[in-house]
Amino acid sequence: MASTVLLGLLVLAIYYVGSRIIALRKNIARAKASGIHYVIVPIYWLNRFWLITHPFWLKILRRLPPSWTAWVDFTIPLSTFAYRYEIFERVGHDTFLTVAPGGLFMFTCEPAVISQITTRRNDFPKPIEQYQAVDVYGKNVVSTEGATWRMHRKATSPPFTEKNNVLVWEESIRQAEAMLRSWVGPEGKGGRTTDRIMDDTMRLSLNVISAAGFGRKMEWPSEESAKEDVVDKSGYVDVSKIRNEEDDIDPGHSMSYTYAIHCLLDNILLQFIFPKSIMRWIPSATIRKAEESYMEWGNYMREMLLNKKEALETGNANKETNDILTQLVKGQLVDPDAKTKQQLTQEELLGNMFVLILAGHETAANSIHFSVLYMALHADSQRRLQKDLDKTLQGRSPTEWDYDQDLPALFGGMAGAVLAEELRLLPPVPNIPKSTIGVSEQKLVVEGRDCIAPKDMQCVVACAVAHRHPGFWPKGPPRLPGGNTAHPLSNVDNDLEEFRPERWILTETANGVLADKDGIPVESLGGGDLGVNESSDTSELLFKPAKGSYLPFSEGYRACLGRRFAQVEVLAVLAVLFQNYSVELAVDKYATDEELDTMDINQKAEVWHQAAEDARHLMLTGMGQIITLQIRNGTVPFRFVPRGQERFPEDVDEIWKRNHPNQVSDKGMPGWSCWRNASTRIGAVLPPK
Ligand code: HEM
Ligand SMILES: *[C@@H]1O[C@H](CO)[C@@H](O)[C@H](O)[C@H]1NC(C)=O
Ligand SMILES: *[C@@H]1O[C@H](CO)[C@@H](O)[C@H](O)[C@H]1NC(C)=O
Ligand SMILES: CC(=O)N[C@H]1CO[C@H](CO)[C@@H](O)[C@@H]1O
Repeated sequence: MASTVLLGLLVLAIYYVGSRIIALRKNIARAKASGIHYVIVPIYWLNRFWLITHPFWLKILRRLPPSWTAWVDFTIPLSTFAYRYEIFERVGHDTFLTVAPGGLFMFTCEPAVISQITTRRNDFPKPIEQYQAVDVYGKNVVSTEGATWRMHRKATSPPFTEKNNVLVWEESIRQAEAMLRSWVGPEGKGGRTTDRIMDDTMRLSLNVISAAGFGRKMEWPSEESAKEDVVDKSGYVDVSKIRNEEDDIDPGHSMSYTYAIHCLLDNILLQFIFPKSIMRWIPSATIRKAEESYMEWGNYMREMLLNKKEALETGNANKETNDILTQLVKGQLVDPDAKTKQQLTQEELLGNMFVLILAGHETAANSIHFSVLYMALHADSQRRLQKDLDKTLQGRSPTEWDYDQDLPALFGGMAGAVLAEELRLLPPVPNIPKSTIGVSEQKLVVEGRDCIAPKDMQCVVACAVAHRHPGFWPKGPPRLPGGNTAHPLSNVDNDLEEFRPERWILTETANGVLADKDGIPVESLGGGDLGVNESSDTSELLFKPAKGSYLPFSEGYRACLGRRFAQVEVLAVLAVLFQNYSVELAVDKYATDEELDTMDINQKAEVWHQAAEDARHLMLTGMGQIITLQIRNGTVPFRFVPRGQERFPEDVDEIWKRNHPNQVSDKGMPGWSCWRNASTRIGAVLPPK
């Protein structure tokens, strides 16, 4: 009996291995025919079993000799972001395929290939099965393709206007002032340490999108009004401890609007992982709460939709209201092509409202978070930003700032350069998924040769790598102290892994470097009424990257709808934060305030250097992506202090370098490997539902 079972299993195993080998050989033949360079790997990384269990297997694979496990680098999520340009260098091509029994993948950081993919929407559709997770409330503009996507895009793009951006500008300033106040205290003295910048910026961007998106203003909890247990010992209001305050709960609800949205987003992974039908039956308090917040936020939105519709129909609505919801509902009511069925169902409206929050809040929050972090690490650039703000804002208070005049000046100056550089290094979506699924094979010019992109293939547009491609960006020598490089393997002989916003300022960079690649007229994409904005991602006054080499907001038809929204938000926040205050790394781990007061400049530089190394290490190894790229293993504590009261000089890195002339780097670890290095978190990727 036992032997029969064993024999059966053996036959099954042989059959399985055999069929995999046949599948692999078929895929190799397809790759060969494409003319694109390829690498053979044993595992297709979108294989669901592997996606879920790979952290376990990596623990075992880690023990094997590197020469046996070189393939692993091509089968783990976020590997292009972990290795950056090095993985393309290793393969020897800017575009290559990986071939596994389960299918083909194309990886590219080649600007010319990226441009072909992003401009040929019908030829390289989005692999929408990967986006099903965001359909929490309904189909939407992010998760659809083809004619359905057109309909969603047509319905959702009209509200994104300059009129709405004025709202974004005003609300961002208002929220940023409140956030800054919570950091520097009511008297504005500053000098308190906080490590909650991620939570706080998330709250800020959520509040901005609630106001500018849905006309629902949310207030920052003030220190005076906060309940005791929300205020920590240094006097900060911990905004992550949002509670379900009785007073704020609308009639007919069990949660306040604010609590519901926070609860929903905090537990969003549960919504992604468990199908609705299963969630109801799992006896867990967390899941109960996640489910309740899902119902509650949905109900709030349905009410808001209904009220808005009634108000607009009866003529009671303020016609001048420019928030996204009002414009959406208006578009639904007076659609001139009503017969073309362009109207969204209530479920689709809700789906889009949710996805706007999802797409718009973490991305913008990260941009603010990382900009602040980079400003703390690069005091010289921070001073330059502040001088530039002085020139633009002339000491005027935010109530006197003018959208039409001040925003273009911010966009074309250091503030714009800081945002552009931050998005170059840490784009929230480091790999943009595309595919040839459901279409025929496609002609594609790769490395100047005519090739054929096979059908049914996933494509990874490695935009984070294109952003640091040494062939396309102005660069200088590495500048980090101690002979370190910002990344152990990628771009070790230049500064492209380093934050240097000055590279965008035309008068300061040797712009001539890329003169031959500049000035290529942006091809008309013919976006029509789909709200495709063909203007470039950065101001005309800044360095203009070569086509296809810079796409933090993606490119072409499927480019970000909220690009301008996000830019306005981040620039307004940076202006508020840095007009009168400076950010510095908090060094509490290495010295008390009293100790620091007695230190000379050289001792201070030592302490600073330690804190800076911690921050750089975290930004190299602690990043992960669930929805967007974020620091997932720890925080960088910082302090805001009034300008002029900084504790460290702006050339603190130079002082440290002078004191350590012979320091040799220990960072260029030979064989550095993101998945062998236990401290590195490899970003989670969500399996399709
Ligand atoms: C710095 C902030 C932001 C960045 C870097 C960013 C980046 C992106 C990227 C890369 C995509 C393409 C995603 C893909 O192809 O899978 C995208 C799409 C999108 N984004 Fe953003 N985004 C930002 C902020 C926003 C904001 C504030 C909103 C709305 C308020 C928004 C709404 C959207 C929408 C609706 C899409 C889907 C467009 C379509 O497929 O037609 N984004 N964004
Ligand atoms: C910065 O200081 C100036 C001059 O005191 C003041 O008018 C302005 O409101 C302050 N800015 C912010 C963002 O608080
Ligand atoms: C496109 O974006 C630019 C700035 O990014 C803005 O000035 C312009 O008004 C936008 N055009 C449209 C048609 O929305
Ligand atoms: C918060 C967190 O996850 N911290 C982890 C970061 O990584 C180190 C390994 O280097 C772990 O020990 C920590 O627990």
